This record gives sequence, structure tokens and C-alpha cells, in this order.
Amino acid sequence: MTGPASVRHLIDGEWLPGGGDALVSVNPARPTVVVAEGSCAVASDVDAAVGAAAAAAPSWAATGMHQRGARLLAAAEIVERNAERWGLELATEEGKTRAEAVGEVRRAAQILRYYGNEGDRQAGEIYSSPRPGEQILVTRKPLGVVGVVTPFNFPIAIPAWKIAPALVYGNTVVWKPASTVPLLALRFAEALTDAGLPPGVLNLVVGGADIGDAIVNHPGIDGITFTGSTGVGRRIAAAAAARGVPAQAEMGGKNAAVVLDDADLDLAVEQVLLGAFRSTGQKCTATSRLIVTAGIADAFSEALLAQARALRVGDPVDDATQMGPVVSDSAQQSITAGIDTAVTQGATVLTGGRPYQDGALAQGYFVAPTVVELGAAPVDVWTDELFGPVLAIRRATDAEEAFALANDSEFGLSAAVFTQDMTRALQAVERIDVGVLHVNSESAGADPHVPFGGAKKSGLGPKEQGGAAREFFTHTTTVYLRGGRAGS
Ligand code: UN1
Repeated sequence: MTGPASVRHLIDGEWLPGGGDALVSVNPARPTVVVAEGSCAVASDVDAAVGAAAAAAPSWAATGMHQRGARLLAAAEIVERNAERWGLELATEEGKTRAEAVGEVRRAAQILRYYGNEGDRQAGEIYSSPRPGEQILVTRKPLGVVGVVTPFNFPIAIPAWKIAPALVYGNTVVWKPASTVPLLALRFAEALTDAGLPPGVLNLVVGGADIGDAIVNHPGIDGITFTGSTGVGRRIAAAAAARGVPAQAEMGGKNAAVVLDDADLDLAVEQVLLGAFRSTGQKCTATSRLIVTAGIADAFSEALLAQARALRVGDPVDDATQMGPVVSDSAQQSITAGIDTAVTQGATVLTGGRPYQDGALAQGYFVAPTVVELGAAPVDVWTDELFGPVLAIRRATDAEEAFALANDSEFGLSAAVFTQDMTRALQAVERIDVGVLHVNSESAGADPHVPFGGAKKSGLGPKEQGGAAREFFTHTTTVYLRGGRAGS
């Protein structure tokens, strides 16, 4: 890349500089390198953005679903065409490896294509009526202006899977991305405007928590979709409820992988490593707990540790790198503090756990791939999300105990179970209380056409993706449909 990109805000089709505090996004592998800079938005920018979105809403809602979808399909082509370049920028700004970053950009294109084709799918339902000569039709209407608040860890895929359905169902959008990843937000908004989205339909305001609050509390916002921490998600949902508008909050996870005695050992090791350390563990679906049954525990731990120790940690744009840095200084500090607390509380560090002392890894926001073993005593690392490359292992005597330990969390986003026994797999489906369950694959991953979201305290409101997205981004009108009196 040449110099830092310049951060702008998109309001009513105009790219504006913003009048707030300085905003600087750095490369987490080399924090002296600035990736993007500019100024944060201020509350009056949010007012203008909501005003523009409200003004654009009636004509966008009146535009046919196929025509709205066509804009998304055009944006998908732009995103796909730029996948290599934007992937490199994403890796540089967020810290996931280049291969993962390019994959994420392609995934955003796939999501745009999925929702771009929504016009070809079912748009409502029809019921028969108890009264002769009548039918009952259930149609869908947009909510209006939707506030979209997105996290740093998927800087383009998560915005795509919120903004694409919001738009195709006829809503207009005011979007605040995480201030650590403004560059990819600019790229995504550019793709949509270059695809011919009318002014005001998508508005982008970049800033910190104050801008998020200004959106969430704005009287012109008709619905809010959020992905991020549990604390913020609950506050947003409460604020939305107080104003009487719907909210969708995807929040924390403390996702377990359960490895049973009869598992395919090599497959399980490979998948647990991917689940725990891909994206440097910074996914709400990452594997952060591992439960392994007694018969396979020693062999599994030995193989897992050998591979965890061999992981190549480094600059994400180097193709040999398997794990990059975490996103920021504060993320590095809180993850490191979480590991220290675990040790104080009795966890045994099996690998990692210590800060890098010298060289490039000490300069950047790196955290070593860390595996700790726990006994039965309560330890925070078992219950609290660290959002980093830290895996906590517990041993179970049998499958029953393993399933119980998997459920031993207030969260219930995703889980993985490794077994070759169909009966055990079916028991896992029944017992493990999560929104997403993987049998013989890692705990992360989501396809655009199926519901995504958590059980228990991992989510609030309707799920995301596929048909579930329509539940959130529309409301229904039940139409009792009868003709006039025949012959009169
Ligand atoms: C995935 O597992 O690939 O914030 C997607 C997150 C989730 C998305 C996970 N909302 O990590």
C-alpha cells in the first residue's frame, strides 16, 4: 500500500470528512504503520445520516425487490473483483492472515449474491380463510431506518450479512463499524455506492462508542442490529426496548469442542486448532473450551500441543504465517491479563501464556497460541470470553460428563463434537444447548442461507442469515383478502 487511506463518512451520498476526534487505524503487526486516518463522526453527523436515511426510505421501499437485489448483485461483482486487494488491506488492518482475509472478502461477495437473489424466493405466505370467498395473505414490509453496529473481527463479512438483508428487504441504513477497521468499511460502502445505490439508502458514520450510542438512542431509528460484546449488546437491546423498536444482538460465546474416545484423532486435532487459533481466536464462534474424554485425552493433548507449538505466528501478509496478531494494544492487554488470572486461579499452562520478549513479535500486538489445562476448581477462563488465542482444556470421564461440561456456560453460541459413533453424535445434537453445532468440524463457520445465532445468553432477538434475517428486517401485514359481492 502507498500512504494511509483517508477516513470519510458517507451521508446522503456525499463523502464527508467528519468533525470529531482524530481517528487513526494502525497495522496490529507493526503498530507504527498507519493504515487509515481521519476524524471521527460527531452526533450531528448521526442526525444528518438518520435524516438522509429517513428521506430515502419511502422510495427505496417502493423499489421492487428485484431492483433492490440488482444493486446488491452489482456490488457483489465489485467486491469479488477486489478480493485480493481488499483482502491484503483487511489483513493489514485487522491482523487475520491474508488467506483468511481474502476468503472473508469473497464471503462478503457471496452474502451479497445470496440476498441479491432474494427477489426470486418466497415473499410471504397465504392461508385459507374460515370465511368463504376470502384468503388470508401475510406480506412483509421493511422496518424503515435500521441502525447497524458491527465489530472489528469480520470487517466486511459481518457488515455484509447485516446490510445486505436490511437493504434487500427495503430498509435504509445508518452504519457504524468498529473504529479499529474503518478502511474495510469504506471499501464496502464504496462497493455499494458504485453499484448504484441511491443517496441516503446507506449511510456510514465512523466513530467510537458515543457514535454507536447516538445511533441506538436516535428517535429516527426503527430497528438495531448489533454484533459484539455481551455487555454492549444487552445495553443496546435495553435501549431499543425502552424506545419500543426491535433489536438483534449477536454477542459472546464460550464455545466448546468435545472430543470423545472414538474420534478421528487427526481430524479432531486439526479442527480444534483451526477453531481455537484461526483469526487469532477472535471470533464469537471460536473454540475456547476443549473437553476430552479419558480414553483419548493423553494422545489428543500430546498431538494438539505439538501442533500448537509449531504454529507459525507472524505478519499476516506473509503467506507462511498461520496466526497473526490480535487487533489492538488493549485486546493484547486484556487477553494477557486473562491468562495471568487463570494461572493465579490454578490453571496449568501447557503452551504459550507468556508475552513475546523480542523481535517483531514483541513490537506488534501478538499473543502466543495458548493452551491451559483446568481441574474442577472454578477458573474465569472457563466462563469468561477472552476473545483471543486461548484454549482451556478439561478432562471428562465419559460422554455424558463431556456433554454436561459443554453446557456448563451461560453462553450457547456454537459447539463442535468429534465422534464417529452416530448414536453419540445424535446424543450431542440433543444434549448440547447451542445455536450452531458442528459434528466433526470446527466450531466456527456460517453459511448465508441458514440461521446463525446463539442459544442462552449468546444472542437477543431473531437470528441472522437465511430466512431468519427476514424475520428481523421486516414486519408482517396480515391481509384479509375478499372480493366484492359477485353479481352486485
Ligand atoms: C464464523 O464463524 O465464520 O462475530 C462467523 C463473530 C460471528 C461470526 C462468526 N458473528 O465472530
